[in-house]
Amino acid sequence: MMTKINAADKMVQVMEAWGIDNVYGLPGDSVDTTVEALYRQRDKIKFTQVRHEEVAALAAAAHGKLTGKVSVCLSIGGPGAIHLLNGLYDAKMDHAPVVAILGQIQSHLLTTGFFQEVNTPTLFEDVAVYNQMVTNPNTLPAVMDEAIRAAYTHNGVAVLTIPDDIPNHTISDTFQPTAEQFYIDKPQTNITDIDKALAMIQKAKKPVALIGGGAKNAQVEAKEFVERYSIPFIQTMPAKGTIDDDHPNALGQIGKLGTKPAYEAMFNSDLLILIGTDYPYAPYLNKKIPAIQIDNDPEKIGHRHNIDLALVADSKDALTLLNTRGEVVAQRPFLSACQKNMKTWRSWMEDAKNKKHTGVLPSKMFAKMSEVAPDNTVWSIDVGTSTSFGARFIDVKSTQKYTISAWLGTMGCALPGSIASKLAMPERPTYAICGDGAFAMVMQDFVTAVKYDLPMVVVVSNNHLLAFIEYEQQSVGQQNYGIDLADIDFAKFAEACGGIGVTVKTDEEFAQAIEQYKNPTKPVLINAATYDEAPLPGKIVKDEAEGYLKFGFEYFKEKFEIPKMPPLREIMRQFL
Ligand SMILES: Cc1ncc(C[n+]2csc(CCOP(=O)(O)OP(=O)(O)O)c2C)c(N)n1
Ligand SMILES: [Mg+2]
Repeated sequence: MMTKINAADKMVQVMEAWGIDNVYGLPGDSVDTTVEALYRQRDKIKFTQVRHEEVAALAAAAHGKLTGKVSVCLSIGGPGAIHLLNGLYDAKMDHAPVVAILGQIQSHLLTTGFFQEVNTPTLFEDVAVYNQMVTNPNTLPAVMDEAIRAAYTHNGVAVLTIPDDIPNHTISDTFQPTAEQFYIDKPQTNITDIDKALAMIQKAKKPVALIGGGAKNAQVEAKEFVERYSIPFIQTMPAKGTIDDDHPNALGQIGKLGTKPAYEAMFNSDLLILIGTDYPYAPYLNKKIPAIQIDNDPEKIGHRHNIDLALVADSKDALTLLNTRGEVVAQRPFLSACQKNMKTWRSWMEDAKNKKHTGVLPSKMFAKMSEVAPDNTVWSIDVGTSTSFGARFIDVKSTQKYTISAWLGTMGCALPGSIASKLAMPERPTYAICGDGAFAMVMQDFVTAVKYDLPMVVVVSNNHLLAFIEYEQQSVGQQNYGIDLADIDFAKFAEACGGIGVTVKTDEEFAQAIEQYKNPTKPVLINAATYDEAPLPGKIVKDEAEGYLKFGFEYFKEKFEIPKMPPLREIMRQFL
């Protein structure tokens, strides 16, 4: 006799077969049948209940970014599904594999304009790499299997809309999950092109590497590559920490959040080596020099820069070959000059921490965290000036992880990122660093961290301002408007949630708190009364300079304390 099984139970078994051990979500009418199946199999798959669906999706996105493994979020249809969208876009844009299970009204009511009926297959079309409504209980397990495969294949979001009567049927238990059979074929690296690339690297006097998120699986190889060929390198935000930020060849990040030495290396270079990056900010890319691009996605070749040589390959494979086939370049005057430039930058960064201020100085605060954080820390950084200070003042180690909302740039990503980190890698400590504006967008889920006993340190840079926008408005010459925030006592709030809350008003108090909670036993929130410190631009590009000048040169000079660094060209003379 053919074995029978409940369709929802079988769907959960498929998820389990793929190694899914956690679902983020919030139950409710149109998804309750699936939730009940999760209840029946609660010893195999955890259900992490959030207080707002956006947090479920942001946590799933971060989970995917941190582990590379597919992660699942779940919600009712209608309003709950709509709440998921922001986090799902974060997953889409940062290429995280996520499956979203959306409930839906009963199938016989579909298209009647029923309560909470939202056409989610249409609404989610743009965010999804796979987007299906399940209409037959017999196909439910196979559709879930296919959704997971699609999420992995395209590193994106697979969306299932499931009218809640569908999983509530008995079906034949015949479907076999394909997890064991699944693999992705990598493109073959072309040896002739590897040798051509090596010839270009040997010939170049001033090569610079721009390392992106696509090199994250090639940490060792990327480090060996820049060392073997004496190449200074810049890491994009999603790649931060792929190689230690304090590596002697490191120039930090580039762009608005980047360093002056990175900008100068880019514009004095004679060969750009793009490794797993689609870096989009054109004014910071030197279009006048030849470029080699390594990317496993042929669609990305030449997307941002004219390319002289493409290596369509996995970064790990291409770098391994580059490292084994070329002659060592023991030293380059260009690298020495970049290193000297970087030393000056670092000492200037030190000086920046001595500026006159009241309250807690963000640059000092971030540097302090960088200093005390253990080697296996997971950093979860929000969008706002935290993004800039994190880029500048946290020296991420290659043994740490650093997660941000890189391409969507959504406020509110840090707390869900730390929740995901704790669930995916409980043994690693995690710091969430957020602005007061960003934290307030998701703060209700601090109680989720308390409820599930997820020890973490959440630092809220409480400046009563949308400070990032303050500087953005100024950079285009606009008046500051709509950027003041009313104060919230986040420490009291943390206590009210059952966590630990402390308010710190000076650098010393902050340093003491961060030391005290080095090994937190429950969620801790440090409410830091921060000074409105300008996130120093590494290099102000032309349009920004024009904008700022509308506020007067004196104001501009005082706010940014424009560095007195000699240009790289001058430093180069010492090494040539
Ligand atoms: C969801 C969302 N809304 C608006 C923005 C635009 N935005 C970027 S940074 C920022 C201000 C952040 O303020 P806060 O969190 O207080 O950090 P601060 O810059 O003050 O350190 C805003 C409004 C965004 N990126 N995401
Ligand atoms: Mg703020």
